[in-house]
Amino acid sequence: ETMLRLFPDIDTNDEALSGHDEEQIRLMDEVCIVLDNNDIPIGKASKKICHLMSNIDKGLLHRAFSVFLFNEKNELLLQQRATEKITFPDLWTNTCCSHPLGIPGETGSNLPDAIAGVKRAAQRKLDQELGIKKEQVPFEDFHFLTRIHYKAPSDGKWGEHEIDYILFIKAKVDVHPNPNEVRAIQWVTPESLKQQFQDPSLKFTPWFKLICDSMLFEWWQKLDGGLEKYLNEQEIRRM
Ligand code: DMA
Ligand code: MN
Repeated sequence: ETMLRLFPDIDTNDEALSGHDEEQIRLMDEVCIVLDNNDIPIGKASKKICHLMSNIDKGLLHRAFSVFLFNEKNELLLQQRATEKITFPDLWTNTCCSHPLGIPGETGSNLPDAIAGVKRAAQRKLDQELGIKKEQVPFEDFHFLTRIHYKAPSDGKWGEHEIDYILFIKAKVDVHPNPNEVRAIQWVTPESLKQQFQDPSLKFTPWFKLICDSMLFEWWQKLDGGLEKYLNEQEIRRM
């Protein structure tokens, strides 16, 4: 098996999940897409294996997506992650993040197929996390901007190491947060978000901060015209 050849000493740390929320433990069995540095799928591994820092330190990398959903007033929907989340609990972040699964329809080895895969995964998770039905977020309304390769520890045992597909969508949605995933939501303007960054009591996820510190505000300004030149970037941004 490719995975065993590439990562012969993979860590399954059987005690790592003890004490965590049962539903979130169950979701750790989801199958993520393992990548080489150029976003080519080289195998599959459980969400748990992909997020153990001991494996990330050996170079294990997987595919992810980050949705930024805006309303008709161009406000951005943020979520605060539930306390039950095993990685990055209680932190504020962009609308919805997760992983395309290693199943037909969500995988893809060339860029167009991979983009289609993450859009399907985004529809699945917007419903599961925020109760947003896929009729309100049609496949063709998602816009792919770019890919971000980043690594970030969560708490020592857990972390992220991903190639993250950035998706924008403008939609009128009804939001019904799943309390096992989402603790709170809010709609923000660029100004109110910048103000919140000044408040030390508010904590944000590392990937959301990276995207805010690089491109988010420039893209956000272009929502009603001019975003075209930022779409479908071929290069992977290394952060
Ligand atoms: C993982 O998000 C994806 C990124 C971009 C960090 P997550 O931890 O919210 O995934 P899930 O909702 O599947 O637990
Ligand atoms: Mn991940």
